[in-house]
Amino acid sequence: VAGWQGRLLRVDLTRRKAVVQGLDAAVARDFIGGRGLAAKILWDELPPGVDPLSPYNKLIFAAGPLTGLPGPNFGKLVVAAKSPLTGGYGDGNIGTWAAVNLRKAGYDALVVEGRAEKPSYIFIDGDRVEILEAGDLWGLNAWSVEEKLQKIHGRDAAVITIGPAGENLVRFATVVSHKGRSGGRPGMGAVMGSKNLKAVVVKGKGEVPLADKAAYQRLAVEAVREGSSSPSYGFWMRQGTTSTVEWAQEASVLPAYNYSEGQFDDFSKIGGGAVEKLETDLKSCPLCFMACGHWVPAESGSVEVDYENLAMLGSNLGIGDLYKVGELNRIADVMGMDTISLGNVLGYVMEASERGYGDRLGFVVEWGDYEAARQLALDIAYRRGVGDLLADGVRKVAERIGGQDFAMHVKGLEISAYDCHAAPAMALAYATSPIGAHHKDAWVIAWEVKTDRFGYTRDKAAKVVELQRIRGGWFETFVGCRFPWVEVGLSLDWYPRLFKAATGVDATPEYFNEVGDRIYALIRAFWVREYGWWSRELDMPPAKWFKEPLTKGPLKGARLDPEGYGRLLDYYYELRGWDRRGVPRRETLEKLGLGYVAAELERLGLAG
Ligand code: PTT
Repeated sequence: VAGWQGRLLRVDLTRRKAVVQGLDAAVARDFIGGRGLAAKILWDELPPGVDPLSPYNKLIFAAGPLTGLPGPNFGKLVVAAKSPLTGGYGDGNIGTWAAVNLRKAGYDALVVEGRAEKPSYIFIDGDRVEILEAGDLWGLNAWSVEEKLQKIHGRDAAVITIGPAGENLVRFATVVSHKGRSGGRPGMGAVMGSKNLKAVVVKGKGEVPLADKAAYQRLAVEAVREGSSSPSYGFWMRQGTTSTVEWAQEASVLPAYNYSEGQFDDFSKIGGGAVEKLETDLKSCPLCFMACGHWVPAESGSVEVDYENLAMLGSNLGIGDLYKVGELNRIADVMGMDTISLGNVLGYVMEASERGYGDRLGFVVEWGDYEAARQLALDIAYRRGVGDLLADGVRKVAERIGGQDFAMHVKGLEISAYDCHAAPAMALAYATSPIGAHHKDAWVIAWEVKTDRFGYTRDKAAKVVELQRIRGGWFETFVGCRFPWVEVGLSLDWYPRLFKAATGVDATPEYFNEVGDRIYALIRAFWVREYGWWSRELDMPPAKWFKEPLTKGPLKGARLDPEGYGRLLDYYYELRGWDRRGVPRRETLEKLGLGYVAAELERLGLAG
């Protein structure tokens, strides 16, 4: 089918073999690409219960039919595997030239299997695929590796790499590209490290296939023109995601002191206004007209800051100094670990210290103690001392030290940077996200703060499902950045039209939504199969938001209501066709063409 390359590249590091496999047309139609393809491969091929850090896990880099094309920001790639942080499905979406080059090299996805005997990297140049030695790259930070590999293979070689955190199997290690793009929050970098794989280098000179080239090119130009003439485009280009600090403060959802508060006194020192004044550089993913990468100076050089990083390493830790927050962000980037999880782990340590857990931790760290945070970040990356424990993420740390009530995670993935004391729908979005608590699938909070914030109504659950379909279904399968739609208001109508011109498939919004539902049901089934049991307790947000109200600000006293939340969850399951435990029912699976999934769950005694 036009639009897909129709080829998957499989590299088995154990056998040192690369094979090209055809992409089944029905799989392309039903799962499209990106997350859809990754979830399908993991369901079909992963032996249930496999250790995520064993050679049997599969690390998938999956593009979609729009990846690599000009237009509203299609330089993105999904990276997925069974997660070592959560034990369930994990993925992330990274902006990188490797996305473009993979498609130009003639592939829709790369599936990495096995484990190399020695540190290695994969080199792809069209049909030429080699597994090369990475002995002298092992131990290097992510940015140096990229520089070295580009010296060897040329500036047109795109590099995805891991830093020391990935090598040391930090459970929230990510994969890194372009000195500042980081993807795969649930430990995709650790999976890569467990395979002794330091980098993937991709060159490609071919064409990305198009069903109707002239129509595509015309639409792409028009869509970008519409996006860049949006009234919000100028402000976006000045502040990008960093202005969310000021917005979140105003809405009382800025995480402060490990999500104890929704406001932070020094917010303006780490917000979009401060970033705009200090900015040194602006960088974007490939083929992007929006450039969300705002660079600011930090102690050891400059760094790209985004909202999540500023909030998690700033307000959440009580650090109101952009220079210092930037440095913590830079450490995470060069070491290759996720800023959101890092900010949660450090926030947990500070709160545990305040609550008198110092004896169990073996030390005490005060709120706002930048030096201690810096040292701990490095100790985590190298798994030194207590860093070895913290590198396993807050769920595991709390299992050892105690304090589950203030370990801020869902299913083991740490919460992103929106406090939910007064945001039940956002809490539901975190709790039902297919990878654990990440905002990417349903950033419902911007809508919720404009409605009845304290309501637990059916329309809230419906909004979460609607956003999950679009963000988690559309954008993660044709694989493009959602920012043109979210941030500068590009109409969603463009995407089915672009998709049709690229693939020839008459894609309606209903088609994308159905693919989204199929993927959601499949991923949920994957979790259920991996865990070997399921309960609605797994779809609960952290206890703190129910038990400990906000103590400051205009929403003082706000907290989640357990009964109301239970109702929201029931509405959600009903809308999805899942049972009261959150397991997809047979009829739902059958309707989505997933009868084989229902049969497998029944065989295992796990059916909904
Ligand atoms: C993403 C998550 C985010 S979401 C942020 S900031 W954000 C953090 N960024 C990190 C970073 O930087 N360094 C680091 N060491 N760790 C980091 N962890 C955090 O990772 C990012 C942009 C952003 S910036 C967002 S919202 C959008 N995300 C998209 C998405 O998920 N899907 C999609 N189709 N389009 C998206 N567009 C936007 O892309 P993860 P990126 Mg991403 C320095 O990786 O695992 O999905 O986690 O990767 O290429 O950096 O794009 O305010």
